Amino acid sequence: MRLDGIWEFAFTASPEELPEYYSFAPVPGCFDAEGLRFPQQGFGWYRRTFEASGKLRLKIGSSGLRTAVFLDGRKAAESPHAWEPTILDFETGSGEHELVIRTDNLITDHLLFRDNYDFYGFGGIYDHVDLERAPEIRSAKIRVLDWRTGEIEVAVDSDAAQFSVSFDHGKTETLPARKTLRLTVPDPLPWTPETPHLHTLKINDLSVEFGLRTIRTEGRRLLLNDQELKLIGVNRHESHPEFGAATPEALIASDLLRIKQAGCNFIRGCHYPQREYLLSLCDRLGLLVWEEALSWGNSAKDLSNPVFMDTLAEHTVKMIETSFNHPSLIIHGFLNECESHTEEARFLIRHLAGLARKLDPDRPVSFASNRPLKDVCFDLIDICSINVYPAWYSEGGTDTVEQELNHYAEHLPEKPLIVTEIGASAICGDHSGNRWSEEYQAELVEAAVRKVLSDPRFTGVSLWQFANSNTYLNSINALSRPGGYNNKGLVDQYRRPKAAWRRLSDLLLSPKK
Ligand code: ADA
Repeated sequence: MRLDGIWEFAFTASPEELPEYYSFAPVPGCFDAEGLRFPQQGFGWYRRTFEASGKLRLKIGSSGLRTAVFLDGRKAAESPHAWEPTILDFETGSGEHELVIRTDNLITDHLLFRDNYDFYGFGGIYDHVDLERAPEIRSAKIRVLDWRTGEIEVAVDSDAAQFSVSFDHGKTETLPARKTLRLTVPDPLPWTPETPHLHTLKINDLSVEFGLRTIRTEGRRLLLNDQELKLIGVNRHESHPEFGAATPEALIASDLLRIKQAGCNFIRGCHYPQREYLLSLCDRLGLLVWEEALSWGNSAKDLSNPVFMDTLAEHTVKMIETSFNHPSLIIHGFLNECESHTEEARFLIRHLAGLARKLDPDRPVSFASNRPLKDVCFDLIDICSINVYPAWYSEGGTDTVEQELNHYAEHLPEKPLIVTEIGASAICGDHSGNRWSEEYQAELVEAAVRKVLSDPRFTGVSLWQFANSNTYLNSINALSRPGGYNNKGLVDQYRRPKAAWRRLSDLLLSPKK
């Protein structure tokens, strides 16, 4: 049962205040997206009733910044993280039940969100709220052992005594329950960005889509099903002036289609876990995804703070477990632009990379560094990823995109090298050719893409960024983030294309130009 719709709504300044439900709000929805409550800080309370009984599972796909669930007046679940699912298994008697979900947008005292982050932390319910019968099979994680023969290993979390297993809606086989199953997909077809073929595994009441593909690094190369990849794409925030982080699925779909149709094959989902819908659509479109745990520009003080460390580790584990079966997901990331020149960073990155590899030995891990030449952590991860802004912020000795990228390629270790961010701000309609104009941005984007396409030392680039995104408006940022937006989008916040977007698609669709 999908519980989306218009719920009763109350807003309070503190969690202790009693909510009075005089208002209504959409679910999914962000209470502080532009409109009535923008940009008030506080607690949004969403209330509705439902009728159901027995063993149930409530799932909130994604919400922020902190989430608490109350059932019939009692706190039943809490998620202190953000941008991740909240799942509650419970048992209840028949009759009408009250469900309240409280979320907030407070960035003070958050365990993971800091007030220096350059993106807006919306309060609200970002994704669907679903109520289902508690599943017999809680999860099934699929590892591809051989993409050619279709051999897979499935780790099943369940108390069922036996499994009824079928592939692609075919013949059902009954097997004694085990924690790990070795199975072979009949008529296996590989998943690649060009032929994103999905298979379905059904075990009892759980149906999982997956793709037969492997991803690994070898020297400077990143290989998908043993074929070298060149990643060309964009960073994308889940952000829109009217919807905040609760972007409608139609908007996500149109963004992804445009990205694919422009000739890109890669998205960096910055800077938090991605919605289930986005990953499923990338699986279908053959768009490759870097997913990353919530963090941004963290100082050595954060990196050595035990609460931050534990919270980030828990959140990273949850992200990896949630997204495990998506073939489009190829890189696990964390700690964007942290103080990675310090021992504190080394310690935490080693820990997170270890956790990620233990949970998922089959995907490379990385973090995006904005200090490539003094970074001391590149030996701990599989891919060197660099956020660099030549001809924008960079005050380095070298000035052109070409020169600056050459410099990094010469000095970084022999691993796949991805330019995870590069770009410039542009105001729609400014055609002066100066900084902040559409043409200046287009030139820079073209130079970066041409360089990465033509230089084998680079595995890929994700341009900063697909669309203008919401950030905080304050006096420090007023000039660099006019209107409370990061204006480096290749399309603006309403998805109107800038010259750079057209330049990018021209370049990728007819590269000989
Ligand atoms: C950084 C950061 C991005 C964004 C960008 C910018 O590299 O990772 O989130 O803030 O800079 O626009 O300055």
